[in-house]
Amino acid sequence: LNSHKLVLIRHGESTWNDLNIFTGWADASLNERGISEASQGGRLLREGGYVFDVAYTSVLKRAIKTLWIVLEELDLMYIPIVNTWRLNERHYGGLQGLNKQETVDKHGKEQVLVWRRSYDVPPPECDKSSEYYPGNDPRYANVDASDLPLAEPQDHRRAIHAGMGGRDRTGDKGRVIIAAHGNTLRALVKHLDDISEDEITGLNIPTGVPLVYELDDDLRVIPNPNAIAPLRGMYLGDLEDVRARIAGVANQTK
Ligand code: DG2
Repeated sequence: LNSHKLVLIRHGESTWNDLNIFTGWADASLNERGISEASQGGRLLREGGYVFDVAYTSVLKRAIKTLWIVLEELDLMYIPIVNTWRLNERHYGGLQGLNKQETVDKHGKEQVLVWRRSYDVPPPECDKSSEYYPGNDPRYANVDASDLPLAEPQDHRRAIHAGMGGRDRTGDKGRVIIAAHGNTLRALVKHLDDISEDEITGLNIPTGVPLVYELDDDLRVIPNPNAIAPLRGMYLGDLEDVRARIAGVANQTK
């Protein structure tokens, strides 16, 4: 039986995660803690003997830099890296740049939870004149204008297309690492682990912790006994620490 490896990692903490600001497609950098989380994630992978043939990431520097740090730890800086906007964080529309707690104070906890975690309700749109509209950013110049969002709900099609599409192309040699974002990874694990729309609302992904999946030849997940349900893939590292970090993400809008 062939098994295929897929490792997902959310970028390390960014300056805007630290300030508790909605980020989306805004291009926040990793902060010091984020850099060390990424190194730690890379070290855990190295200690586990992981090797990759190809890497995928977004066009946002917090994910790109995380991937670079991980590949450097693994001494795998030579493997191909595919950058795609389809793995960007979901576009947070008119919430981008706003403090999450202040948004709760203004609109209430329930409404903000709907914007952050509901499956199909998008946040308010940004304006086409906004600095946050991707049409005003040269890096999206070659993207079809009809694909450029003003805001996105918990999108899953574009991320799954990019994440799983990569698997199809790499065939048997496909040992893949994807460095991406909280909501694109939630979309991917929803698909991989067949998580319901209800259950996905309660799922949070910690920064900088590798999440390892073994897939069979049909790219179905082989459940890992150490997985934290409803995930069937396994987080590397100390699970108590991982749980505490997951709670930290949930508590950003107490
Ligand atoms: C965060 C996720 O994205 O925020 O856009 O603020 O993973 O790129 O840091 P990331 C953002 P929440 O959906 O957890 O509020």
